[in-house]
Amino acid sequence: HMQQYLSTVEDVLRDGIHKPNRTGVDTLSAFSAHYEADLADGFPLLTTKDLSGFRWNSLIHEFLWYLSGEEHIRDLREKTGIWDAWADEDGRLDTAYGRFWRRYPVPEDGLEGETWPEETHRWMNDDERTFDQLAYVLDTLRENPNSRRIVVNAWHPANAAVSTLPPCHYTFVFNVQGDRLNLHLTQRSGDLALGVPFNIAAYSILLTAVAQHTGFEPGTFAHSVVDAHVYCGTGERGDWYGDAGARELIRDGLADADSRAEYERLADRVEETAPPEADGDERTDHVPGLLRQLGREPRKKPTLRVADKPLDDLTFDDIELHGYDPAPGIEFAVAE
Ligand code: THF
Repeated sequence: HMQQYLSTVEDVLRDGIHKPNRTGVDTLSAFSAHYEADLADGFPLLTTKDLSGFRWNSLIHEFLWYLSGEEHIRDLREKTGIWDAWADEDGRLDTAYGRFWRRYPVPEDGLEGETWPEETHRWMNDDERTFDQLAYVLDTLRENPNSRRIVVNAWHPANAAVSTLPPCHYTFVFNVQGDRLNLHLTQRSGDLALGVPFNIAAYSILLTAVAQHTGFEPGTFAHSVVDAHVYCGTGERGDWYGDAGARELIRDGLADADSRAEYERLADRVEETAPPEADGDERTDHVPGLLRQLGREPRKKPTLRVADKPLDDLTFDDIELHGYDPAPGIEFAVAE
């Protein structure tokens, strides 16, 4: 139930530790958040803010880009700007998730001291140097569904050590229970306001599509976020959230708030008290927007329809959202 997303946000705002980081935008951060959504109850797209329209456009194109295996954003950036900040002028992105999903590098002669079983070649791409993890997942779910090794890994240590932005959501595992297919995603770092709602949606679409292809019911999406954080601003504004006074204002406000109006008042109070955002854009501080979001009641979940065609043939119009009735959108600026 995606109410759990809101309680994760609330936990981080209440108990998060103030942490500066590489982006220059400070965070309130907590260790190890976990929640689950049962897809049998509907598609867990957040309803407490509007993710339709241009946001849905970005989200679906990002998902299709993962599937494509491209290690550049030359096509993606024609559709959305959400990845532009991390690519070079030619659109190259040295950590592209899809590249590792679809073309995980394999040493030419196999691993030292080990012969590759002939079987492995089934999932090798034509280049004979990369492995298609998604093809392996689909075959294994059909042939050996009770396997506990249906893992996709987007983490490559030698890449991660030097990459501009190593993958945030870096591994996921499929797990079958009866006729239900579940997916567990592990993320090293999660931007609760912007990235996480996209990630919940993308992996729920993936789970739905893979279940459809392998004859299972879409089951539970489980999400573990190691560093779960809320961006809280730059300069004096960011620092202010580390002050005892600010922590207390938020903690007491959250303890008392039990209506939409009270969360709105708390957000107003924070905006009045906090120093101005140093970068001139108040949306860099995600705290007030998230406080307002906490006051909103989750609504009925929408449903998702994914066309019944091979994953590699899916296009934008093949992924349809039905019965979505969200609260208004909230503007947040992304930390680079
Ligand atoms: N860096 C940070 N700081 N946060 C992230 O969520 C994030 N990502 C990706 C890489 N680095 C990150 C990029 N993903 C938006 C959404 C996802 C992103 C980046 C930006 C975003 O701005 N969403 C707006 C809509 C913008 C639009 O559609 O043009 C929103 O309101 O949701 C996490 O994977």
